[in-house]
Amino acid sequence: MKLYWAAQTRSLRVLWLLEEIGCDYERIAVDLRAGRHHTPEFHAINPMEKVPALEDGEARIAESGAIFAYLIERFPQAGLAPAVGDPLRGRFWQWLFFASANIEAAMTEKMAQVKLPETAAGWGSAERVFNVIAEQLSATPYILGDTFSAVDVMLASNLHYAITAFKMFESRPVFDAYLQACRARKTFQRAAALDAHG
Ligand SMILES: N[C@@H](CCC(=O)N[C@@H](CS)C(=O)NCC(=O)O)C(=O)O
Repeated sequence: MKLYWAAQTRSLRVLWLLEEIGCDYERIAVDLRAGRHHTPEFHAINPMEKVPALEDGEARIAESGAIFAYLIERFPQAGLAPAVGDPLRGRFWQWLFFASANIEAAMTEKMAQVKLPETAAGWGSAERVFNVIAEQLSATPYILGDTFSAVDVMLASNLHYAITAFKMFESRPVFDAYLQACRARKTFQRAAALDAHG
């Protein structure tokens, strides 16, 4: 399995997930500087020419959410998602899609300083997105309840970038506690070390 990766990008979340799974993988560094990644070879891996992207035998997958879905199906024994048939499985997919559809849009709204009518924007507003996350995390330690799952890898990575790294949003005690619990995991620390030191 090959992870196409660049430091301090959205590929950290997949790096962390692979560490949670504990499978063998190879990291292929993609040089995003000066457009050096716009090559026919990388285009064949991900037509968007962005990281993260994953290659697993003949399978090629891009888009963080899709990579998460692929890895969860590929390694069910890792126990990082509620089992098929568990009512929580629906919520699991909900939060995974919520990250790609709503958190990403909320971050773009903040960065670009745009404001759309809340009913027209699928994510409502950045404030509503972060309020919904805070509401759930005030009720349970992890987003699905008492148990950490792959969707916490996605969510905590998003919050880590949005709040800690890029300071786009004010933190709140509930986010601080959640991030502290997630970052305390050895798997996050290993992924963050790889991300920082190559
Ligand atoms: N929708 C993609 C976004 C991927 C993305 O934007 N990656 C950035 C790094 S964080 C990238 O590769 N940028 C280089 C470029 O656009 O040329 C995902 O969620 O995986």
